[in-house]
Amino acid sequence: KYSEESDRLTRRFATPPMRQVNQVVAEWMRSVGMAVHEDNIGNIIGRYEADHDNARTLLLGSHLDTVRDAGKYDGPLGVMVALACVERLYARQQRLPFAIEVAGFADEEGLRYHSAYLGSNVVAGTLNPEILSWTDSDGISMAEAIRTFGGDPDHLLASKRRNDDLLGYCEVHIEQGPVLESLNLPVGVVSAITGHSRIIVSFTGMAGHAGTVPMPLRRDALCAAAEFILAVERMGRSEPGLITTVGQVTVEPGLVATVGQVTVEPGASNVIPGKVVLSLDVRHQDDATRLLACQQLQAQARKIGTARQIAITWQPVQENGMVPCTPHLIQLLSQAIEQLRYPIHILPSGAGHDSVTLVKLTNVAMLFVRCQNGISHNPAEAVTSKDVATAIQVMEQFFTLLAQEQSKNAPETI
Ligand code: HGY
Ligand code: MN
Ligand code: MN
Repeated sequence: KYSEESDRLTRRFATPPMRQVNQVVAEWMRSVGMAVHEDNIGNIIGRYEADHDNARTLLLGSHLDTVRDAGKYDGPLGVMVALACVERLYARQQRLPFAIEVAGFADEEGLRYHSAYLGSNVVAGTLNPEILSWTDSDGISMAEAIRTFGGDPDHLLASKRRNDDLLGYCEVHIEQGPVLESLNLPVGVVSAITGHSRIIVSFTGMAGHAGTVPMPLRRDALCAAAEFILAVERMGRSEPGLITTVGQVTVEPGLVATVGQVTVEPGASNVIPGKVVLSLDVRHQDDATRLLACQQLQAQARKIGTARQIAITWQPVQENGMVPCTPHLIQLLSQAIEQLRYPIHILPSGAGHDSVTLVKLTNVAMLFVRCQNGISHNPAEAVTSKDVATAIQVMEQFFTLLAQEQSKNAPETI
């Protein structure tokens, strides 16, 4: 219900609904014995102490921001499962041989400023300060938005988390794909997170009167963009990935290329569009394939521009290479699933997650939860409480395995 829009769920970075959500989550954290603080970019972080001082820390959590017209589970599910695990420990008055921190990240989707992972980049200490001057669609700079939210854009590095005490980061997230449902599995373990390029492309032609400029004399920016958008779709279809049905369905999305946002200027029905700006999202398991596809699309845009006398700009916004999850944590999560008598399925993530930044700070792992028809970034996103309960049980089993490791490795008590 915490949304910028009355008729759908949209919760962008550093907006009032994010303030409401941070307040509610902070209360829930405090109610289960956690110390809570908000860092300089607006991440809300709770800490549940260990059974002894100077213990290591397991970092859990996910993001609390959303895309536009979002589903309820992409992001918040990971924070809620982590809080549920702490709540159950607290109810049993149980402490583990390691502390648990739960992070509700301030921005993973990048909806407001196009640059994703702002929250986890601050925790990892890897946020590029140059982007603080970027402005949103209302002309508000990121630095100003952070200040208005109550953060401190001039001291983001002070919110970098030390990593010498970290056991790793483990995120629970809906799969946002059809594989677990097709295999009739409640949970799966992520092997790797696909590489991802975010680019802004602009087409500048000549605005003109829709009634007087003959068609051959036009430099219509929207027609050029439309030709490019279909070229993007053709490129994506050139390597659709493997959908094998031998024995079991495994979906390895090959190349995916998407134009999700388009702005048309001046945007009047009787004016030939003079300028179009669009977003380009290209992903692939293999980084070289992804980068080649981006190069080919840039060449295509230039060719269209030359043929139509349209000026093109090509601005890479963000590059994330493929991120393999940490084998040891994959093994522990798999063992936890096995001990609960579920089959283990290890699968790649076509979606990006905060692990792609936190891997620069510590070990990372992800537990996927089945979601209905694989739908996500859509209000129809759905999970079953039974599958969420299974995810909580797997995480508790995972804690037990980590605890056993901790006590095995603990320095001999005298
Ligand atoms: O775009 C993504 O993959 C993620 O939802 N930010
Ligand atoms: Mn997400
Ligand atoms: Mn998402």
